[in-house]
Formats: sequence, structure tokens, C-alpha cells
Amino acid sequence: MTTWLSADPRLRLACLTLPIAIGSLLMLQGCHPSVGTHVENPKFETLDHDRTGLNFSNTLHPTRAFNVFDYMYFYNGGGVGAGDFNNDGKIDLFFAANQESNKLYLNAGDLHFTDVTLAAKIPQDSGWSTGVSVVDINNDGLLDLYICRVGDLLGLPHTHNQLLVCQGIGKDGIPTYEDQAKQYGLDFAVQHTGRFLRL
Ligand SMILES: [Ca+2]
Ligand SMILES: [Ca+2]
Repeated sequence: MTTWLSADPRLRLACLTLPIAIGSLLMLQGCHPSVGTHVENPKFETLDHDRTGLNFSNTLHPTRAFNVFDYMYFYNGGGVGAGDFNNDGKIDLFFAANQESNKLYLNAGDLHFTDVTLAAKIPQDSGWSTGVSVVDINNDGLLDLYICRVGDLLGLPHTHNQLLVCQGIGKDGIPTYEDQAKQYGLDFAVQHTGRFLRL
């Protein structure tokens, strides 16, 4: 019996490249209209950081010692969590970064945000964060943050997932946090938040 594996190598190459070519064409079709194309009555408007105060950037710094060949998810990105972290009725934003600092921005209204990362005591340990979940883990009415980290990989700082439990909201309206992942038994050194979400 003739199998696909025993077919002519040129036929095998054609079988491999044809689906890729068709897939690429479909992706190009799906991306229409392309960047730079004029759109009548756009539904969204791009606002730069001078307008919004949001200057977070998940900038990557690949080196010969550590790059996508060492970590296949190198370019998978970080994450963003949205919630009213200071209970003022406006949705705030938390950004999880790979090789930059995680940042917390409070919504000041009128689409302007203020970076309160340091005042909120967001830990900065150079760990590689891959995502964030927002939850009130202790049901005290204050939103908490669970941040997924790459915890045990050669070339990256050894770290673990963080559970940032809100310690209260100051008179200045800024919430402060403490990493209590170990106390809650959630200090996993894994690469996703799935285990937490299944609790
Ligand atoms: Ca808020
Ligand atoms: Ca809470």
C-alpha cells in the first residue's frame, strides 16, 4: 500500500507548501483593510501617550544568550488587566511585561491615566510576566491581582507567580499591594494562570 510518507519528495513538498500558501492568502484577506488604508467613519481613534498618560511598552531585548531559540514563547507577549482598583467608579489598567516593569495606571477620567506603580508597591524583581488575572481573592471589596511569571527557566530570574492582595486604598486614592502568593499556596513557578482559574 502506498502511504503519504513514501510518496515522491517533490509531491510531499507540494503537499506541505500548498496549504501554507492558501493559509497565507486567507490571512491576507482577513487583514483587509491594511494599515494605512483610509476608513470612512472609523469606530476607533488612536490616542498617543501624551493624551492618555499610558506609556507602557512591552519592549523585548533578545540577546545571543537568551532569545526565541531558548524560549519558544519569547514573542507571545504579556497581558493587561482592567478593573476599578481604587473603587472610584473608573476602570483602571494593569500591564504585565516580559522584560520591562509591570505597571499600574489609575484612571483619572477623560481618558487620562496616572502611573502609580511605585506608590502602589507593585513588586519589581525583573521577572518575566506572561499574563494577569483580576479577582477579589479575599472578598473584601478590593480587587487583587494574580500575575503569571516564567518561574524556572535558564536565562531568566528564578521567580514565581505573584498574588498581589490589596492592602487598602490610601487617602490619595492609591491602592497598595502585597504579594501573598505563598500564603495562599499559589506561588507556582509555571507559565500560565490556568491552575488558578480552575480553583
Ligand atoms: Ca478606578
Ligand atoms: Ca481583595
